[in-house]
Amino acid sequence: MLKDGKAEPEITLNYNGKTLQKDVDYIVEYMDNTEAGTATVAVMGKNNFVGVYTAEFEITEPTPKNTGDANGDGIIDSNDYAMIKSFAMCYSNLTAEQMEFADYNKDGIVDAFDAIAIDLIVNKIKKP
Ligand SMILES: [Ca+2]
Ligand SMILES: [Ca+2]
Repeated sequence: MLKDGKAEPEITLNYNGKTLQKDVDYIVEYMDNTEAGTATVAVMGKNNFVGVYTAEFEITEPTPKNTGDANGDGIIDSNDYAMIKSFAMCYSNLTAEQMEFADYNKDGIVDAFDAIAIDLIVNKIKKP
């Protein structure tokens, strides 16, 4: 996952049972870590430690967690359903971001099927 546009997974190094200190015993460099794909991390020894160790890690594209949450308030409820329904019936407009979250089945358009899908979720929550 990208944080602030780049991925920098924490690294902990141990030597003889002691946790080494970043920037004291070693320095860490990240490469190609601003986009989804394979990134590289290089650890270089410092002061008493020598050597370079590199490893690759995968950056995955963050998936929008709030799909279905058209108004972006963190929950999927009847308000989202109303928004999507209203848009599907051409009563109102949605922003590009809202459209992305409103397109529940990810077929590229926001229509009644998305509204129905949200309705099902909302009702499942209401009647467990
Ligand atoms: Ca919502
Ligand atoms: Ca859709």
